Amino acid sequence: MSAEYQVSGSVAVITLNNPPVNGLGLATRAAAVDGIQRALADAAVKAIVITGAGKAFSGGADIKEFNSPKALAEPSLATLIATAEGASKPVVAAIHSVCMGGGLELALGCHYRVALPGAQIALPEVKLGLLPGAGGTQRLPRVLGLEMALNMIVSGTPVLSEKLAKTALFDEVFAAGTDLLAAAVAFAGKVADARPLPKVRERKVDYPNHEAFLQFSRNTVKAMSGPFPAPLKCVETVAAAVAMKFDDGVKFERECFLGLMQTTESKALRHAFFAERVASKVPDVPSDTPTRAIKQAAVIGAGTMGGGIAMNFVNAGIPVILLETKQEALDKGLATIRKNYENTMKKGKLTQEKFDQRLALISGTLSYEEIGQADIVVEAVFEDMGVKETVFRKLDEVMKPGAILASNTSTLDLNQIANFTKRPEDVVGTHFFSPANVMKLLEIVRGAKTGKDVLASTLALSKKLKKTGVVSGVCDGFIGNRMIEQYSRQAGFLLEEGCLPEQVDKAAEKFGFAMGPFRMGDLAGNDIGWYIRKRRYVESPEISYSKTADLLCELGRYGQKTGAGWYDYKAGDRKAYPSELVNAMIVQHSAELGVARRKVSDQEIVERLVFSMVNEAALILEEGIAMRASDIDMVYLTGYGFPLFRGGPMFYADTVGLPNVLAAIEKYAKGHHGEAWRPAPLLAKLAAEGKSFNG
Ligand code: T1G
Repeated sequence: MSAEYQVSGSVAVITLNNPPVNGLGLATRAAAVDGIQRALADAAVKAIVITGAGKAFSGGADIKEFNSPKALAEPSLATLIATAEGASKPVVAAIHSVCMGGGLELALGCHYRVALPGAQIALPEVKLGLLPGAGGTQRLPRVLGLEMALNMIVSGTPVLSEKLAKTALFDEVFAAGTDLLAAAVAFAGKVADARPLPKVRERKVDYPNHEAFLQFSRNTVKAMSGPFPAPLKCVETVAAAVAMKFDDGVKFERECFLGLMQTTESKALRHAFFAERVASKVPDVPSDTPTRAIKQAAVIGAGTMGGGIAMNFVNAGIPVILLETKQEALDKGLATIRKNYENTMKKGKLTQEKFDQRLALISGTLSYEEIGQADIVVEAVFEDMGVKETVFRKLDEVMKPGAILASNTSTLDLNQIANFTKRPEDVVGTHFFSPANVMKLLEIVRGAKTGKDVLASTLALSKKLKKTGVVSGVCDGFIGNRMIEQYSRQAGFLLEEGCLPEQVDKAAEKFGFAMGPFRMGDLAGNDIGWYIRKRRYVESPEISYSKTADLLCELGRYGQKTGAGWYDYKAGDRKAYPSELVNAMIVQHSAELGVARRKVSDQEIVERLVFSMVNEAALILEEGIAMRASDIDMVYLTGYGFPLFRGGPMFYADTVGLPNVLAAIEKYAKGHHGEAWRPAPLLAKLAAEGKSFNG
């Protein structure tokens, strides 16, 4: 099913119907073209209405067809639009809910456009590393003017239909609650005999001194678009709407669009778009699995993590009770939350009313008895199994039946935690990333006994909290931290072999990481890794680590929080200054190890940081800890500052080519601490078969 045809009086109605958002896939385009031709051939039909079934007019080109020949097969989107625009009878687009990308371009090809208020109007192609490729860059400026059209196309941000009611984009925006189809059919009846039929392509783009505005736009966009080529191309194609004849402009737009489709950056953004949506799909948990209502939350621990987690609930409008063991800690936690919202309000991003509403949703207590009726409780206490045991035994006693018992543990065994309770099916891991109220990633750890409804409920909650929920199995470090462990190991070994922190960080940041490993360590606290390594030295003595980081921590150089770490810091200044003391210590340590320091290339640094994670990720996939490679990409794109334009570690490895990744791993296996480089069997297999992680 892709488009329905019906006649209402003398008006033919074509309803795009390709759930979930009427993506303009080949079948839908063909059915819509057929519908228009059928209406033109029917003498009883005086006008045509095109509308969308379900929750959208249209979300644009069907992105599920992007990497298939169908995307450009005839009838193409351009052909559909030309059929509407060239029709001899008036074609009216009746818009509701979502009208984006190719959907808006189709509407712009119609002679008239009417809408309900509240519809999201956008050309968001730039978010996929593209630009509107079916006339949008040429038609939108003709109805909105150069500046508004350029802003919408370069940002990709939706604008609500009622905000555009007075522009030439819409002939009418009806009152809320109007029966859109009836109103559109009536409108079509009114214009049935109107001639000439208005065509957006025939309008002019008038903007005084447009060259100066466009040059300013080029400079601004170039400065903010980083490694992405699409934003600047958007400016150039919109500029063509002014400088070129319409058909030449469309031709230029098409060339630019096809060029962008082939860029790695666009492929990475399209991959991330899908990866984020598929991450919430769990093969053995049907999407209609009943979920538990979450109307009241509780958080145990009012520290940095607990406070940030509590803010997530408050931001989603869910009341939350913060529990601490000491009044002073509770007061401090509540004060920090208030301060955070005050700062947001000072930046003008929160009204006083919203501030008051949020503060009203949060309360504190020292008594477990007061949280018993919560629908979910998230434990965010010290990362020690003994402390977790005390908390979960208590929660098992006080929480009402059916409450979800979640742990924010970042590495500990969730199955062991679940077994501290008599209801392991209600226990799940909700691993938030610091700062918890900011980072999008939420690792949802599925224990051996976690109930399917609990998992479904937690996935639904992550969407409500505006998080990217990625399901992980139980292992030491789950997905993200288990991989970052290998990244950190390599960072330490590189110091022993000849690098200094600044060189490694610069190479990582040049690759695109938000922050290199040593600046990150100084920010997060080097003592966190130290604590984990001390546990590993006992539990897994076979794993080798560089001792350099331990030497640093033994000096009390935990990072910014102690005023010194890998780098030196000045009071009140977060800038990292290379430390002579630390660098001398690193060189001295190499000598003590008898390792001859050597010049290490940036390429080797990046390969060892990234491929060590990719190799570990292949094991994570093989063990079923992660369901799919794209989930691992989402973990790194939303939780670890992996550069979006590279699509995530697995997508990047596919781009490099797995045989090349394997060759590099085999090379490093012959080097310093080569034992860290055992090729994962899945990686070797895929490389041998000429396959990729993301299929
Ligand atoms: N085609 C096909 N499926 C789409 C889709 C699309 N355009 N957009 C979303 N979906 C699916 C999505 O994968 C998910 O599927 C479901 O819809 C709900 O999505 C020539 C070439 C429309 C605002 O970039 O911004 O036109 O997981 O969870 O929060 O110029 O989806 O349920 O199976 O996001 O309500 C331009 C991208 C395409 C729009 C709805 N269009 N989509 O948000 O739901 S390029 C876009 C969105 C183009 C032309 C070019 C949002 C939404 P599933 P969701 P939502």
